Amino acid sequence: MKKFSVIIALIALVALVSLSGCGKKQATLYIFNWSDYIDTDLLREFEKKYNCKIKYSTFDSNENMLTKVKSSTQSFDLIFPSGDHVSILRELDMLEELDKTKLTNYGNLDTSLLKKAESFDPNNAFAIPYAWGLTGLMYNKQFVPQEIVASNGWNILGDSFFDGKNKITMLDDAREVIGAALIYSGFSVNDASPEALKAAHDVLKIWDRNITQFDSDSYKNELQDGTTWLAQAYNGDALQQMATNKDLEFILPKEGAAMWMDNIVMLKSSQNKELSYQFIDFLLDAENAKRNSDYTMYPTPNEAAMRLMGEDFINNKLINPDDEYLEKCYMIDYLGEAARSFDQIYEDIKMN
Ligand code: N2P
Repeated sequence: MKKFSVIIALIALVALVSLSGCGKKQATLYIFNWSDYIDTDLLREFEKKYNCKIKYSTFDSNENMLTKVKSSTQSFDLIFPSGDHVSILRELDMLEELDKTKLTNYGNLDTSLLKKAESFDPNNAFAIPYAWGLTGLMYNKQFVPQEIVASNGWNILGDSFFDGKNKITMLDDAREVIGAALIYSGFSVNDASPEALKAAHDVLKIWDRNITQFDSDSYKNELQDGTTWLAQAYNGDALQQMATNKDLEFILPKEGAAMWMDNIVMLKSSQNKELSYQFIDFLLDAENAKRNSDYTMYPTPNEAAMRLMGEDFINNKLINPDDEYLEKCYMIDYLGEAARSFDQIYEDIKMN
């Protein structure tokens, strides 16, 4: 009799566990994205909707992302590289060619931006454009007087006001750092000619006197507490900080700015391809993409979502500059072997 009741109890327990879903192993989706680059509520909603777990990790530069992805190919399903790194990952044969028929919301994407994306991903075969933006300068006006930033140009980085103060940071990204110096010197961010690179190198030697670190993440906190006064910064990241701190400002320098488009790609080695498609499609939903842009403050290549954005977002010239300014901006392109010269200059500047 005792044995019988133990068996009944066990059966009841098994029934309870399977009814509650805990007995079924949930699939886990591994995602690797830039920091501060998604509305995390969307992650929780996706987990609920698809009864799965998301393991979400972040990086703060394409270089770090690439190193990690190359050394642990099994670890991620979806990653979010910038355009030039989509080309690199394509060349390394690490990307899954996407079956667009599995993406019911693919038609929401802006066709003119898809065309632009073909410069790094011919036929839009491997990458889904996720967000785009511009790189400028962010500062704390408690510490940087208005007359220092009045020129509105990249030369603020070399202003003698900062001499000996150790209060400037630039991004930890060779293309962004040298790109800023190239634009300031009148060249495109993609000009790898010896003449352009020498001009950029010379400018960087001057700026470097006051640069304390090359960093793409901690400047956001450091600008709040005065550890850093001026930083090269991504526009959306800057706007996120400015929303909560009225002392912070961001400028798009008058000479122009580097532009980039970040993308969602699936690794060939992904163990969860169906769930990965579902996640991409979830982010491509117009309402979800709108919420995401409202959160990240970056414009989305999702045309249907852009139509839903509020006026404040659409009219913000730091997010959506007019065409005249955009003509002075250059998309960071894949340069192949020529990128080595950029790395050499960057290393030289960092070492000295
Ligand atoms: C988001 C950073 C934007 C990515 N925090 C620059 N490509």
